[in-house]
Amino acid sequence: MEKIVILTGAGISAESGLGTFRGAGGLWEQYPLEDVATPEGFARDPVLVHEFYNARRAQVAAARPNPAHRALARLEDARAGEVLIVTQNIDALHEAAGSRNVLHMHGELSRALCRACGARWDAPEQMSAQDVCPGCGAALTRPDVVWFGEMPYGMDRIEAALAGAEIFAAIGTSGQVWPAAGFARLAHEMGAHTVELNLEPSAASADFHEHRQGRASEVVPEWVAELLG
Ligand code: BJW
Repeated sequence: MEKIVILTGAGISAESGLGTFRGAGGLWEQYPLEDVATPEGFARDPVLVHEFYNARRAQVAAARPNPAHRALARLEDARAGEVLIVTQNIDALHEAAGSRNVLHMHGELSRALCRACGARWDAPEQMSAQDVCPGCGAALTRPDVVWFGEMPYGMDRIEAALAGAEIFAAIGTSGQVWPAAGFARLAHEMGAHTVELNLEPSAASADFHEHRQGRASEVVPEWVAELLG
């Protein structure tokens, strides 16, 4: 059975109104990543980090999937074989569009994690440094997202999927964050046809056979229509 692995990044959700991280106007211009996306930043100022993620949780709750998310859901429905979406995004727009086979390698904004016992549960709209874990009662809760220096989720499953993929596509990701930045090369070396769909070439562009430049809401539906013949 043919397998398609699709890596998505912040660019696929940009046209749903969610900010990207890098470049002019990106989230890291307003909030230095060392402060809000590292365990050390959280240890220094958990109130700031909760404020950052609470604001993003509210934005995500108001966001709707765009034509790119919907096209990938159509692909999974209509194509024989497996379509696996590996997303770096912590929003749930792929699921909202109808995709079922989604792996959130950088975690999910809708989930909370206890640093004391490792329990996970649905995050409230507003998390705070005073929240206690429903499992062990410790006031050591955090958003269940993957920060710099932490191990992304699902790496064994991702590596196995890349090894068996006939097609690997990356959509709306700058190729600056590892290990996701290395997936195209890995898939390429394992024999997949690799396609990059982005507004502009990424840092990993050289690892792709094919480049489709443009807005995700336009190039992704076109690409999916071609795959579905
Ligand atoms: C559009 C568009 C439109 C816009 N249509 N396109 C030195 C060298 C190499 C590696 C390292 C190093 N020092 C440290 C590292 C490792 C580190 C790392 O990569 N650092 C780099 C900064 C160098 N990585 C880690 O620490 C990771 N863990 C790790 O490596 O563990 C060890 C390990 C070892 C072996 C195997 C496996 C693991 C963890 C990384 C965690 C990243 N976390 C964040 C925050 C998550 C929570 C949150 O959302 O707040 O993840 S950071 C942030 O970057 C977020 C994103 O998922 C991630 C990637 O960003 P993305 O999606 O690419 O967004 P942008 O903004 O960068 O790009 C948007 C793109 O869209 C652009 O290209 C635009 O052109 C495009 N675009 N509009 C189409 N409409």
